[in-house]
Amino acid sequence: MTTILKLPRGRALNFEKPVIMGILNVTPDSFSDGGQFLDPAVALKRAMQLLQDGAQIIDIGGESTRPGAPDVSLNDELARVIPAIKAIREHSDCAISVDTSKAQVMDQAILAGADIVNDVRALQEPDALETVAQYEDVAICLMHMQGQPRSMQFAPHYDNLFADINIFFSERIKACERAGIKFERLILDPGFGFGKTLSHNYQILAKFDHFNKLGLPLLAGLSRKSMIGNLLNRETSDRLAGSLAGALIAVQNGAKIIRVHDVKETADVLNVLQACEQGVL
Ligand code: 8Y7
Repeated sequence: MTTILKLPRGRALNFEKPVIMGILNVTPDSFSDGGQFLDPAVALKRAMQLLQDGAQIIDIGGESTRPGAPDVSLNDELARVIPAIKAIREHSDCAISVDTSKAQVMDQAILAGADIVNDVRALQEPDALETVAQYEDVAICLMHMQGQPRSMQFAPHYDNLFADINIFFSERIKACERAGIKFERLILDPGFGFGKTLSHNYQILAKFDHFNKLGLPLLAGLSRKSMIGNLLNRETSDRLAGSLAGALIAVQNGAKIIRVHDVKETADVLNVLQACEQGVL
């Protein structure tokens, strides 16, 4: 099992301790002014806070992948994401991941300083594999989704949940390797909420370590998702405790990267877990 993930500029992520990925959305529906893109200075300030709170990766996304969300044009996505990446890279050596499925956004983001491509479509869009293959040390998160964001929650069905997702991972790993992307660059994510019922999501959480078979680091993203809200009957703003419980369980079951909105609180939870595991006190 990989415990070190190499990144550009000679840097690396060490998975001996779980790594927190802080979410930085630059979509119009995720900030209050309702403008077309987030001021890079504001994005930078938010990123710095996430890092201070304990994030090691900042995940920047300009396309909303929530169920039913509208498609975003290439130009809009570039205008949202690239200035934010540049501003953060200018001020910090942190790991930056770009949440996108578009090859041209991947390309521009990497040139602007991104280290990780976080693709909910697992490099299945045109030219995505070839684009990422050009940059040797850029890491890639391959996420599983059944269907497309617009329709994925309509009627998710699996013959065998774990086998189906593992087959998808194996196929995408092979596609990467055929394109010249080394196995060691990959991260896997079963994709909570992406074409999954509440029951599917909790089966995955309970047996998260099933995906360890493939020998790659695992990412879990369940922060504030409907798997928390629908279970507990809580609005988005009231899902912190449930999200923290989910993060803890995912990490105990083998997740190496945990993608969250509430970095400070998640760091506290993971530090408590770590004290138990190491008998630090
Ligand atoms: C995930 C994600 C989202 C996830 C990875 C949300 C971009 C929806 N969820 N990326 N992105 N894994 N790798 O509620 O679970 O945050 S967007």
